[in-house]
Order: sequence, then structure tokens, then C-alpha cells
Amino acid sequence: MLRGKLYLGIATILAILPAHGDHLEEVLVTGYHDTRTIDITSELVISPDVAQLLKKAPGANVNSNGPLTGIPQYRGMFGARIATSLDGSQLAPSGPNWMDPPLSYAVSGQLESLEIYRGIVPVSVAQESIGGAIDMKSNHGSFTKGKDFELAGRMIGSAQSVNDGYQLNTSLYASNDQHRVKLAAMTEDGSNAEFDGGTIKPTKYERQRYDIGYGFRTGNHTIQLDYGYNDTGDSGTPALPMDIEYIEGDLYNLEYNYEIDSDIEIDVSLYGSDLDHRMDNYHLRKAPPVDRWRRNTASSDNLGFKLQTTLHDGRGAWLFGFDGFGSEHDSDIDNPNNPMFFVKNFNSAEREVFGIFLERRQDFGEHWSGEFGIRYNRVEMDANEVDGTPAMMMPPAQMLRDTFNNADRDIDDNNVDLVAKAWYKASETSSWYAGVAQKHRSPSYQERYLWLPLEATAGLADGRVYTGNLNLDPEVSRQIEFGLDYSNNTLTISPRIFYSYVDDYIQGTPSEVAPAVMFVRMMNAMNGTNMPDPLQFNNVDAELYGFDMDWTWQLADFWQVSGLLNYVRGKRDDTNDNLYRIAPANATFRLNYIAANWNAGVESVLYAKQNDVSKTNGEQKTSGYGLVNLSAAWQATSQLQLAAGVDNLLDKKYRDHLGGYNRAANSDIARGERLPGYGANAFARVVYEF
Ligand SMILES: [Cu+2]
Repeated sequence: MLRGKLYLGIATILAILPAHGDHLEEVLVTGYHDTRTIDITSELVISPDVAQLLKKAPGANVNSNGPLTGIPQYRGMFGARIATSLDGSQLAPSGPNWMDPPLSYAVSGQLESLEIYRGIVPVSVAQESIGGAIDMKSNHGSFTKGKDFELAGRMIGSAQSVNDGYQLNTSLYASNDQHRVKLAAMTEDGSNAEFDGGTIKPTKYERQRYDIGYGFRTGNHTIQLDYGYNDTGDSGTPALPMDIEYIEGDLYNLEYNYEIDSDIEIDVSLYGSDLDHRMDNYHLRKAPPVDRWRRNTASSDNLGFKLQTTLHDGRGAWLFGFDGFGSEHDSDIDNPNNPMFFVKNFNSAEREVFGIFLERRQDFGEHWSGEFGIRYNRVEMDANEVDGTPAMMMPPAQMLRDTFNNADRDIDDNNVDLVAKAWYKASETSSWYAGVAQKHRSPSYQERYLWLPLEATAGLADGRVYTGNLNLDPEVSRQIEFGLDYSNNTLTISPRIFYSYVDDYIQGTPSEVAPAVMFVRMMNAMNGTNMPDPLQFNNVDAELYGFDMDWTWQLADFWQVSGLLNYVRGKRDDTNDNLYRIAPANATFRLNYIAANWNAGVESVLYAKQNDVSKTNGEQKTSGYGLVNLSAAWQATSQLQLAAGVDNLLDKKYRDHLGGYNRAANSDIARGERLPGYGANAFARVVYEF
């Protein structure tokens, strides 16, 4: 029902598009150094999970619930608090537990780069970016200079030992000066991963992906149309109560760029995706008694648009525009052994964000530059009535259902975000930076509309059941950060310190909803389980602060050392507790030898213990550890590159604090124990380009 407004937004864009044009000028790129771009083509990451690449950027990390389910974390915030987009398009995962986070729809072999915004995100970049923003750019091929079509291609094959995993990706590009066509296919598969002590079950995975793209350029207009089909099969998520049976998705993206002249540029995008997902608790892990088999069939329909105008002038640029993104979620739970059993978990739960923004990038003389932005977002949410067998048989569940169905679920928020950033170029080698911002995030559909106590929490993986809260307010973060960017002939270093106070931070707290508590206790009595009392999503106050930096030092002609240093602290301000699942302090040191056509490196990754854990979420502490990784790459010919390496060379047994707890029966890892990291992993990759 909210969908009408999205279509209206799209129609408006189409109506106001100008239909004239003249000469083509080069694209202006502004030199604000507030992103970390990871060039995928030069990165050697064998993991099927693109999110693992985030660990190469300062401040970033990954909450992992399985081999394909990396959820981005940035400076202690994660999940929906981080705006993630693929070529500018957003998507909301189909899985109520984020088994398919947005980053999982990117294929490493078809990506060009992964861009991580450092600190405060410009208002033009994303709608809701309280915790950061990530944009992935895929390779579309390039227009050529002549009329004749040229064919190009890129084939990548990789294999790894820890899970007998492999990935094969082929991309073909045909293009001339006006048209470009891309065809790509990827297949990957892996078994359960090993560690020093056994096997992590279930961590097998299988996925196929098909992409087709077409680009057209005439004069100063460029149009790009892309379609992707994702087909994930049986894949484990040992940190969650169920595993993936399938994730099937159609993804569409239409981008249009119009450079009216060298000073004015218009970018339009229309995009959507239909994602279908099923998971269950019996086919990849030891099944419970037949009456407790559960199968969850879920979907999300996503639709979005963005129109942005960029006006360059002698002293900077104006960026303004509007955007909309809406998603609709359904989730149904049943038991294949019992046709009577059903739970309508989410029924057309809708969340739509309409935004309008204005941003100014300004150079004040030769020393000072700044960025100033304002964005207004209107968030509209609604959900249909729910029901389920428990509500027909158990009075507390009946009360929860009736309260939910009788409540006003049509909720709107009006959020204003503000950004001000300034750079002071003190010398040729150093630049100081300061930024302040106010950023909002409205609640997710799970946080508002989860009516029956369940673990549908966008992948928190804390083993707690939750109910949503129709009275939640949006989170408001007030952030400040300072930094230095220093770069001379041999040393580059970019430290940042940051502080963020979050009013109305959304956090599960012990439920005061009596029927929810009663329901969980009755379930425990019926099933002989000892599930903790439920939590309810509530507004609390929180603060996050810390420090991060990356650095590179050219030791000698061929020798280079580089590294990362990250520290973040997240705590509640309304009570004496810590925030949940915060990355421990960590550092990476890498020594590289870089010759003309080959390079080799050794890397040491050190994680401190994490003792600052959330009591509310029953979070376990984690010990510190260190890992050693080796890698080498050889450009054998201009077309052929070979690479190989070993991760966790010493086969160290360790536990990643962000890795979750084991939820599946496994003789090697107790239930409830924190999941171990993967053991020693030898890998190799071949890239052939023509
Ligand atoms: Cu799922």
C-alpha cells in the first residue's frame, strides 16, 4: 500500500529528465580523502564471503554467522546501521536473520572495488548511515574508441584446502564506442571447514550466480542496465538456529548518467530485487524431535530510486537530490511433519524511506576545505495482521497476537541528518581533519513488528528470543571525529579518533511484556528446554568511541611494511553494561616484497581479548590470539596471474569474538560454545584475462 509513493517517485524522475544534450567532458573527481577503496582485482581473498575484505580497511570488521553471511561492522556498529549498496542500489535481505546480508549479493570475481566511507558519511551517499557506508562497484566492461566490437574476458579459478572450497568465475565483455555487453557466471562450493580440533558443522555452502549487463553511450548520456540472478543452495549458518535451504534472487539495476556540460551532471538510478529464501533446523544439522522441526519461508521485495544533480563551480560542488527505498517482507514458519502448524511471523511488513538532501563541498583558499550536508528522511512503516498455531492453543501467544493485531502499526518517523566536515592542509605532506554529524536510524521491521518471541533479529546470533516494539523511536547519533592524513615519500599514515553518543539506541532489554515471558517459560516446560527469558527491543542510550588508523612505510626499493590498528569501545549510558558483539582491539602488520612481476608478503594479525561484553545479551568473553598469513602472486604473462598462500599458517586454534556461538550438534564443539576460527588454509588462484 505504501508502494504507490515509490512508483510516484520513479514517475517524477522520468518526467523531469531533460531530453537534450551536447558535448562530452571528462568526469570531475573531487579529491576528498574520506574513503578507503579496496581494489578487488589486486586483492587475494579466497573466501566466498566478500565481507571478509572489510578487515583490510581501518575501523571495519565482520560479524560472521556462517561462510556466506558476513555482516559488516564499522566502529562498533553493524547490520542495518551500515548503509551497504551495490553500484548504488540498496537491498533489504530476505532472511529475517540476515542470512543474505546485502554484501552477500556481490561476487568477488565480478567486482571492481569495495569502497568503505571513513567515519562520517556524506548525506548524498546513503539514506540511513548512522554507522557508516559501503559501496561495491561491479565491473561493467569499458567502451572502446572504435565502431568494431572488441571482445574481452576474465576467468578466475580458486581453490582452498580448509573446506575443499572452489570458485570459478567467467566474465565476458563485448564493446565498441557506444555499446557494451557483459555476460558473467560464477559457481562455488565448499564442504564443512576444519580447525585444530575437528570440523565446524554445518559450514558447507554452494552458490551460483549469473549476470547480464548492457551499457549504451551516446554523446554525454550513458545508460547501464544490469540483471543478476543469485542461487544459493544448502549452506550452513552454525551461529544461527537454522541453515539455508535456498536463497534465490533477481536483482535489477538501471543507471543513467547525463553530463550536461563539464559543470553539471545528473545521475539517476532505478533498482529493485525479488529475494526468496527458505531455511530450516533439520536438513544440514542434527534434526530435533519431529514435532519441533521448523521451516521458515521468507521473502523481500525491494524497490528504490535516486536522482542526484551535481553542480561543479570554481570553489567546489553542490550535490542535491532525492531518493526512495522500500522493502516488503513476508516470513512464514511451518513444520513439514505437521500440516496443522504455522506461524505468520511477518505479514507484508513494509519499510519505506523517502529522502531529500543538499550537500556543499567547498574549498576555502589553499588551506581549508569543507563538506556540509543536510538530509531529511521520512520513514513509513506498516505491517499486516499476524496469526499462528501457538496463538490458537496458548493464551499468552493469543494475547500477543491480539495486542499486535489491534494496535496501530502504521508508523512514520521524520529524521533530519546533518554533516559538517573540515580539512586543513597544513603542508604538502599533512592535512588535519575534523567532522561532526547528527545521524538517525529508524527501527528495522524486526525491531518493530516481531510479535511472537523468536530469534528473528537480523543475525544478532545471541541465542536470545526477542519481541519487537511498536513504540520504538529512531536512534539519533551525535558524532565527532578528528584525524590526520600524513603522506611523504616513504610514510603514509591516517589516524582517526571518534566519539558517538546515541540517544535511543535500540537494544534488547529484559522483557516487561508478561505474555512474552509467560510464553517462553511455557515453551520451556513443554519442550524440556531452558531458553532464557525473552528480550524486547527498547530505546536505551549508548556511547561508542575509539581510534583507528592505517599506515604504509616504504622501507627500501622493494620492501614495504603496512598495517592497521583498531580500537573501539561501546557501552550503555543508561545502565552499567557494554554493547553487544563489539570487535576487540586488533592490529595487522604486513611485510611485502614487491618486484616488477611478482610480490610476496607475510602478515601478522593480532586480536586482543574482549572482556567488555554485554551482560544483557549473555555475551561470552573471548581470549586474544595472533595469526600468521602468507601470500605470493606472480604475473606470469600479461594475461596470466598465479597466486597462492596460506592463511593461519600455524594452524592456531582461536575464537573470533564476532563469530557467534555454536548452535548445531557437533561432537567437536559443544552447543553454546563460541565457534572456532578456521584452521590452516592453503589456497591458490589463477586469473586469465584476454
Ligand atoms: Cu534464513
